[in-house]
Amino acid sequence: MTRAGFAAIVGAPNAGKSTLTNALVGEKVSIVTHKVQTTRFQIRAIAMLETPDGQASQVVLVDTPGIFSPNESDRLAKSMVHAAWTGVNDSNLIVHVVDAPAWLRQSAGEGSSQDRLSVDDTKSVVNGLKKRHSKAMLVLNKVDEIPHEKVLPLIAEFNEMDAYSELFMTSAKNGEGIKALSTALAEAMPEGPLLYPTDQAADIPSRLMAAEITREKLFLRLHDELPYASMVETENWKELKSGDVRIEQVIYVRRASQKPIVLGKQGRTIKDIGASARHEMQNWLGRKVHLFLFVKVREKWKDDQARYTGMGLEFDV
Ligand SMILES: Nc1nc2c(ncn2[C@@H]2O[C@H](COP(=O)(O)OP(=O)(O)OP(=O)(O)O)[C@@H](O)[C@H]2O)c(=O)[nH]1
Ligand SMILES: [Mg+2]
Repeated sequence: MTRAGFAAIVGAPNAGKSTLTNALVGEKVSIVTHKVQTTRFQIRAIAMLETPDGQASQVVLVDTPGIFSPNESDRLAKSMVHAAWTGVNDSNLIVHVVDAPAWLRQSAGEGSSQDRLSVDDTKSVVNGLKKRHSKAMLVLNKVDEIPHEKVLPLIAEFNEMDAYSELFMTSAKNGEGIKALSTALAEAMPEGPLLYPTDQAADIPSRLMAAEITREKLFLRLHDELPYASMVETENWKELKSGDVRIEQVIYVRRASQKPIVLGKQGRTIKDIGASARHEMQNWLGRKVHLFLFVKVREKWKDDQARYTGMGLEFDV
């Protein structure tokens, strides 16, 4: 008898949800950057885990966009937060990931403006969770960045919130605490047949996965120069006779002035982005990729319904 079910990974932006998802799966499925609001839609990642008595348990981790208070006028942000809460409603279990060092810095009065937002958003997630009947699992993440003596008081503080069934401390980055969390997740799933083949790590269309890989490289390469409001779409995916694949993608920016930033001097920036995206795509697909990137200005892509449907986001929320 096996176990299988869904666990939604939720929390404030930048808490480490995607890093944790990848650590649990043991493979990179969801993109990670140091920027807030990296994940834009639900990513289903599949972890084959084991209970303490050796029972196989398939946990479909639903990595979600960070939960924050979006501006009324920001359609994309509203759709993202909506997608995050939808992930919660559709799952057997909720895992709330918290940026523990940000919380501690803010408590000590040393928080940056981003720490303050992180704490506010975490509190609103706690409130949202408390309105539900079942309790969530709490993951205090980034413990590699906090001194040991701060751990117990932090645990006590979160325990008092009365929103959680269990509490874990992890470093999604270096693997600390991941084993204990895996076992608990495995046990929390209901008994039943597996939902996916055991070797499948993600349930996301290949075109979308390829677009995410390029978006990650774009954000990593141009973190501060490029406003967050850019997107990548796979326009063409062609299987070649040789067994290689040809992928054409468009990077949408919102202003003409952003185009030269993405291209770089003599096209060097986009070449670098393309090279690292191609490299990762080849690892993922296990074959040669011919990647072609184009940059287009589309001022209003955030108000274009087709762009949302492509990402599996709801347009009107
Ligand atoms: N030191 C440390 N950094 C971490 C840890 N987990 C994640 N990070 C870093 O935190 C940043 C955000 O990680 P993500 O996994 O993208 O966070 P997220 O919660 O998915 O963020 P959004 O998708 O934007 O909501 C990245 O720079 C990660 O490398 C951790 O355990 N320790
Ligand atoms: Mg993420």
